[in-house]
Amino acid sequence: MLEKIVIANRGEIALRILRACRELGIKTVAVHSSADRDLKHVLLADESVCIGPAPAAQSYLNIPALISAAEVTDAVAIHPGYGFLSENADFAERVEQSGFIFIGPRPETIRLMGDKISAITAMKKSGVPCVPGSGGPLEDDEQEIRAMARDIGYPVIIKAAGGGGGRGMRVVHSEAALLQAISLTRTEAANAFGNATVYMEKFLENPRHIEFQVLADQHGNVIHLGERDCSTQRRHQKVIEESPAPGLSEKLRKNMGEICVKACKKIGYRGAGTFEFLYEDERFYFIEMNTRVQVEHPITEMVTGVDIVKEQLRIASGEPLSSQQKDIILRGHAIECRINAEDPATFMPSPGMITRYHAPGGPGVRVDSHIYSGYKVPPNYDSMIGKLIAHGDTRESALARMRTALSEIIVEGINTNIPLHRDILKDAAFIAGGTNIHYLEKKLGL
Ligand code: MV4
Repeated sequence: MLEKIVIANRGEIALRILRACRELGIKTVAVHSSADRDLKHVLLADESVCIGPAPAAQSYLNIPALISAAEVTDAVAIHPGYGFLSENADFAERVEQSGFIFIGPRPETIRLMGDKISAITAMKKSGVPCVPGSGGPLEDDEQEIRAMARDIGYPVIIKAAGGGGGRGMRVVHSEAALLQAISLTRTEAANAFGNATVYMEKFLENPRHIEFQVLADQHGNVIHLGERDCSTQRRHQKVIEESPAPGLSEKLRKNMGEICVKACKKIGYRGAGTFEFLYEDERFYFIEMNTRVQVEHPITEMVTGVDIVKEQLRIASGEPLSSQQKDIILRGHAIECRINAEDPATFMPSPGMITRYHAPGGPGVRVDSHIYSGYKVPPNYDSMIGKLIAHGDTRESALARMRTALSEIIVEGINTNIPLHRDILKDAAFIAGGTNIHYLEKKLGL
């Protein structure tokens, strides 16, 4: 097993990684900005290194500082968590060139999936169903583009190859608006991602966002851990996730899981990964692959009993996966509420001192959070301060446990979205299950 690793992240995921390391007997190095000296995992880590000032660009995104931290502490590997440098192929490459293990996929795989067109091309070739579309970059031939959109059928969506996660896309409802939309998306993409390449897809009007979790070791073993329904979102920020996806048949789950596993084998995937699909009319359409551990990984852990972060560490150390596909049984239902420090009305960040904190508990309740009474939420980073996860034998029981947990939790001194979660958990459409990506924004009157 790895002897010592650098945790190149902050907040709840840094603490989550530290806990997995503790269980496996791996020593930990916390790297933190000057605003994050009092983070819980920094206080718990075997060693800590301040890597720069509060702005992420000078600390958590500072590649030389991170590699130096690994060098001076004699660490053997770097875990990037999610966000920050976790899907930066150049970072993964420089980590490996410096003689450290990057806890994640090979740099080439990160690069392949970072370009959304090459990701789609690779998936199509590997037998993964994709959204009908250009399947490649849009060229300059206006007649050809018009014909393609007509062929696909309106509405279509123009997406930036360098985008993803909802950045750099535009819906087009008619031929009259097509060329202008492409040119605008190109300009924005060039500015935002330094890449003007765009592609076209059929725009699905009322899909759900369902993603499959996979794990691949360095011995050719690949398994899937079922799916998560992440449709409950606002402005591309997930708010609630659940597993399994309500109403998805066992047959389709098995079929899609096997398709993802096969694709991983085909591309030689390594580590934890997520296949993102749009799901509409009982059909799946691949849109993107995430090459990192995700925020919502705990719900999969709750229904499978697999510790995804420990598996990442085992894979990176060269060990085989600890379970085979036949051992993976989905038990019950899990749901996660992301707790954000934000104004409940405006959704603006609400940093500041947490004056009082009481965590909920009880059967099937898990809290992944780094906060404590007296902790000051800095204004410099993402507003997520923790995740509340509830598991039960059925969806109803998981929801009941989540409602109970939400009724117990106390976070004072800052504003949070806890009232929003209480509200969603008593909404008839949400309780019925299977709401799509537009549900929350419609409910909020956006
Ligand atoms: C789409 C789509 C409809 N049709 N692609 C947004 C995030 C990015 N990962 C892909 N996204 C979408 N792609 C086609 N062909 C609708 C969305 C979309 C969305 C997807 C998942 C979760 C939330 C979303 C919110 C708005 C739009």
